[in-house]
Amino acid sequence: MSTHSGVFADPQTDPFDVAKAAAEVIANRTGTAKHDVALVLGSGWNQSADLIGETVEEIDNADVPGFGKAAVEGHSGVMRSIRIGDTDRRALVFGTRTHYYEGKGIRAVVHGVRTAAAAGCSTIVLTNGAGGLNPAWTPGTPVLIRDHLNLTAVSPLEGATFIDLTDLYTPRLRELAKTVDPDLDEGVYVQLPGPHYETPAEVQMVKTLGGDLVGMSTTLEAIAARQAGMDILGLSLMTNLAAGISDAPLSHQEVIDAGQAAAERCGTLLAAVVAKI
Ligand code: 8IG
Repeated sequence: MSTHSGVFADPQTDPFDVAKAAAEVIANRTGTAKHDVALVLGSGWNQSADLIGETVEEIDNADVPGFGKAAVEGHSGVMRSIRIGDTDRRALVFGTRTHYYEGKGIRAVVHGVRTAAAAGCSTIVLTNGAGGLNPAWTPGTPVLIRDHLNLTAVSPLEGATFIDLTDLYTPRLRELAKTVDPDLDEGVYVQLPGPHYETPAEVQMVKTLGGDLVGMSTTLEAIAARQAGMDILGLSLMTNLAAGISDAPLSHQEVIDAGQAAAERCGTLLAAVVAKI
């Protein structure tokens, strides 16, 4: 893993101070002291925020303390402030995230979440692209995250910070999503460090452990979001069957294609859910 660089490299830096500084820049640039709902757009979800409402402001990540450029093809290195429908509520939409596998450290991974909390958001919608273990799911199927297995062996919490993770993925928000899209299935999301995909043997291990979806994000962010007191909605877009579940080899192009194919269903879902939060 590469050495940590940037603002989080110095262990004396308080990550919550950086989040506060980032939130101040966002407040100034958007002319909005408080955002209400944050969204993190993962693989396949990039076009899904467009139906939420009018984009009031776009901010280059590079202009905001602690944020870097998008590391993944198909992700956008800008954050957007969106007016939710015709209300005066605002969504803060992150076009990309920092992944654990980038080697920038966990503080960088959860910086977006902490910034959203500092910007006033009480709810966060964490989306991702994931491999599916349930052969009944076809690529392009959105799945609600019911619970997770954090197999990264790390935590975003530092020190004696004991946080209850029962109902981490807020039941009320899952029910709300199902009122919008009654066909939504639920599953247990499993975060592995990546960036390689799993071997078929690892996928079988995950299945034995009770996992339904495999990915490289979200669980560390969810933990940090709960530490910040936020309600959490987790949504995976099943973009590919996990390795060995089907004969087909995995490719990132498949992920991008599934996202495009699912854009309408995901966009409609996100907009309707955010409107009701
Ligand atoms: I998109 O099959 C996407 N992300 N670990 N495995 C893991 N992450 C993923 C996968 C997958 N598909």
